[in-house]
Amino acid sequence: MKKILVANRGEIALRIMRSAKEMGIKTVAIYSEADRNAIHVLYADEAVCVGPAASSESYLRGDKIIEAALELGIDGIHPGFGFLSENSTFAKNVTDAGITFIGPSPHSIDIMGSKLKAKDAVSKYDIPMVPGTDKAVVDPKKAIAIAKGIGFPILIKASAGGGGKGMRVVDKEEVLKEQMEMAISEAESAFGDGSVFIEKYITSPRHIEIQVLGDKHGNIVHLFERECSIQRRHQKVVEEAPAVIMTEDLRAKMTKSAIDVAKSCDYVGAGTVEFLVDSDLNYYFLEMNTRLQVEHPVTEKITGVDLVKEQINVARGEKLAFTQDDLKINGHSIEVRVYAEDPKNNFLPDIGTLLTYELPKGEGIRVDDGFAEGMDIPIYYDPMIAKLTVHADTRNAAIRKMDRAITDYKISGIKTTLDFGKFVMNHPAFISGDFDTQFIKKHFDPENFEVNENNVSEELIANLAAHLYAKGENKAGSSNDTTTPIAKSNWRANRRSV
Ligand code: MV4
Repeated sequence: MKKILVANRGEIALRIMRSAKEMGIKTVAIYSEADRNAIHVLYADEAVCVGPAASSESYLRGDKIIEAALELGIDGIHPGFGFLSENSTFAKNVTDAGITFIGPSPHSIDIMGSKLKAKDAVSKYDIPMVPGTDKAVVDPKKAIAIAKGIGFPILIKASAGGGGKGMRVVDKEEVLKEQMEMAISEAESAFGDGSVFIEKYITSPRHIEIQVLGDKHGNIVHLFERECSIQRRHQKVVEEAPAVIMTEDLRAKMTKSAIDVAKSCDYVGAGTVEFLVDSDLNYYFLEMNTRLQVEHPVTEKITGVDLVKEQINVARGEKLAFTQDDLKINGHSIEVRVYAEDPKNNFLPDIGTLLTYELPKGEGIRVDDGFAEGMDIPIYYDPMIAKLTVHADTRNAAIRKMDRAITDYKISGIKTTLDFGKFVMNHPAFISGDFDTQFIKKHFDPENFEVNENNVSEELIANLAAHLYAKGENKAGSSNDTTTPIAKSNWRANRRSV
């Protein structure tokens, strides 16, 4: 493989290109008209504009992307995550065009893209499943009988759904019919597939997933677990590896199940098998994501494996460079996602310009980002600006390092989830490991959430500096910095909201 096209943007496009460059592979970026000056475009050896700003007219235009790839003599396409990464038609069209799709087969994507097909595929293995139906339910009368058999509360899920879309918790018989009808019509309009099924509702589960990697020679290994329970609107914000609650016994069982799930669809490449874990440490298979995930850095940190390099190696037919026995957990890693969102305002996306953008430094700190100071965050795409990942010998050391790294990560001009990450690092429930998917609901009070200095705008700093100066309060010696009137680095506004 001499030249690959990365069918994505932002931090993940850059992350993929870095590994490709280290492997001596030339890189091609695609971009929309809104991303002309984006860093991933500048970083690539070549770049092609594939259309206007809207994703549907650019990053989702598989036909244009393949056309560009053919023109530029590309031999591999890496889809990243989101966009076309789990589109089996795209994977097939890439392959049919004589280009290697750096990812699993259309067959694997297709099976795992449907929860009912996935349930069917894994049924020949002994994998714990949430009690429920393995076929679509259409008749509300039958649904009531099924629900009574399982016991309320139950959960109605869309087969084609994902990320919580089309899910409905039902806690009594009286509302089941109407909830089911709403779930069906929601699934119909969101996915063009109104199939829904019923499961027992597991209250307050943890979300733990297993990273797997398969090659084209039938080898499949796991790279341990990631704990991803801290989520809002079914989107993760803080992830870590390994999981606090994991025992050797549970890990042995869950990783075996994950490998079985991968086997059930002849999986090749990097994939993730998601599980729910209840308070008694029972675990249940949820779904398989047939792509590289946002939170893959925590796995890379604890295993030392570059997952993108392995994806490329197995895509070009090489055997995995290691066996299961070669893989060991080294230390602890935590990731905080930096979204351009306001935690105080229901995590709603915030738009604006990165007036200040300074990265934390030091041993064990990794930043995956796609922006620089002065750049605008485009409104057209996912509001994730960066991922901050730390690695240390122990979980406590990783928590302290993350707390320090967040303090040193200076962003102004836009609200971000960095301070929420700091809140998590200092929360007793997180520190003790006693948390689940309800963490935000149980412990986060936006009213009393205070933004610290990271998010204070340049304007406010300037106004305050001028104010202090005028009052003569900033005499030399009153601050650690004697060279400038007021240094951003030692200026504190921890208790101030902006
Ligand atoms: C569940 C569940 C409880 N019981 N299934 C949410 C997203 C989708 N991937 C599956 N999800 C859930 N499925 C049963 N039978 C609870 C959730 C769930 C959840 C799962 C993982 C992470 C965060 C979550 C937040 C709320 C609900």
